[in-house]
Amino acid sequence: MQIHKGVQAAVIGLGMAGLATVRYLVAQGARVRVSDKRDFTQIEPSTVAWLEEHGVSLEYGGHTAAFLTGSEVVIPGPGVPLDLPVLQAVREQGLPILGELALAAGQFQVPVIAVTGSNGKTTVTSLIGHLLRAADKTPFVGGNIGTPLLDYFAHPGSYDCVVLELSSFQLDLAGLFRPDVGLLLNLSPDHLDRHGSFAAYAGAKQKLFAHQVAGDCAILGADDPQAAATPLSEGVARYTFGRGGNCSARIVDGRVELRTGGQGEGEACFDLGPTRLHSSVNQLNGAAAVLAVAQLGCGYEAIGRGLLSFEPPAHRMAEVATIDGVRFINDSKATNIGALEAALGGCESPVVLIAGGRDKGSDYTLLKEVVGRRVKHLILMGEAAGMIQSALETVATVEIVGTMAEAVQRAMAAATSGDLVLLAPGCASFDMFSGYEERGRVFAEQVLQLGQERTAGR
Ligand code: UMA
Ligand code: ADP
Repeated sequence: MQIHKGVQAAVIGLGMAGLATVRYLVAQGARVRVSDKRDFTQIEPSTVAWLEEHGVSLEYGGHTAAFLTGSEVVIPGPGVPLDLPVLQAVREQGLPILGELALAAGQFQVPVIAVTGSNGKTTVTSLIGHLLRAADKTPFVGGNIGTPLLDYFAHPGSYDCVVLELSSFQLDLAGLFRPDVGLLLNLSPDHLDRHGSFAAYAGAKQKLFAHQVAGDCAILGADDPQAAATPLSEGVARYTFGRGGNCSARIVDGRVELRTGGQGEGEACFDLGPTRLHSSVNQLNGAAAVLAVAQLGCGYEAIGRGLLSFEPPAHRMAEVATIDGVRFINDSKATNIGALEAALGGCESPVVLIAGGRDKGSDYTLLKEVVGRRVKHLILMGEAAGMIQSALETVATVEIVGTMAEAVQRAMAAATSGDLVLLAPGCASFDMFSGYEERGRVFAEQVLQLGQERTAGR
């Protein structure tokens, strides 16, 4: 959406995305105000100085309807709940509430690839960026992955394509945004505390395709029936990836076989064995990324080279150490039950599972089958420990611990040589840690310390 000079715009939430939105609006010549719930002392002085310098008025310590009076458009940050009373008042006045994507819609001058799904977004987004670079392209990579998507517009001439990781929060307020290539990797329950129901959450994700037009392309995870059944507009090219025989990118014995009909039927095969994408979920991620970059005309030789040099992001099924025959795996980024289920599903050894953290409205009974099949002992921590225990105590032995150090000690005590200790919390981390990175780092530190103690004790 084109923002006209002089428009009165209000941004709610001065996080990373909110600040980028303010910068974008100022550059468009809008008259901008921003409201944040934090106290003044919690806002970076350099940010306050920048806002003052650019004539942006700031409300802090909460949001009021009075501060928003006179706004013609209101833009909440992605993490701002849409049921805030102040937004209700805005709706009653009939003012548009737009997200970053709605502002960006129609403004990109280069092809846009957008990735969503419940799990694998960051891995696939960064892999697509890596493969594009291997093919001598210069992508802007941003969105939920960390760099706010509106930052693209600060230097649009520097990029020849855009790759966006998109969350359900961003897609909820996407307006008329449409990607040239949209990917929906999978759908499993997440963020139900915000969306209210799985149907509403899945519906937000599927908005990615709502405004695609003939000639655009949709890439869907075929192993997930709901993702595969996403409705598309007429003329949108539909490609699929997965283990099924009919997929456009089919995984067979750890290889991705590409059959898009684009550069020649049955044209390419990429062996993921020698790459860092050999786990079962990463094979899917590899197939999705290959399909996407092929749409932008990347050559197969460059794709093959890029796959070989790709390093997956940290804290996702990462090997930490093997102590007395017990392997320790850090999957701290498994922050929902879909990722936890996928992690367990890919394990072949008996698993001592460390899980728990802050609940996001999840139904842990959905894990009964896979936990019953794979988990020999379940160690729980954090706010959700009691809920998870009630859901799963009939299928696994359970103990509750207070710290990560205790979790690692107890896991080692429960494991025997050949077992796997897996940190895959299935929950957010914010009850005990600053984020999933800190949780994963503390886990790895405790494991390495345990290893040293064992070695010293011999
Ligand atoms: N705030 C208010 N009022 C509220 C709620 C929040 O003023 O009612 C303020 C907070 O005080 C804070 C700011 O809003 O100052 C936080 O904004 P935000 O939650 O929108 O987060 P950002 O810092 O802008 O980061 C966002 C994404 N965060 C969320 O969607 C929660 C980041 O994704 C993203 O990387 C970043 O924009 C850049 O695009 C993070 C995330 O956790 C990684 N995403 C979720 C996920 O992956 O599961 C969706
Ligand atoms: P997201 O950005 O969607 O959270 P990540 O790439 O950060 O995705 O991975 C998050 C979690 O999901 C990790 O625990 C990872 O092991 C798991 N995961 C990655 N890819 C997939 C996939 N295709 N299907 C299911 N789980 C996955």
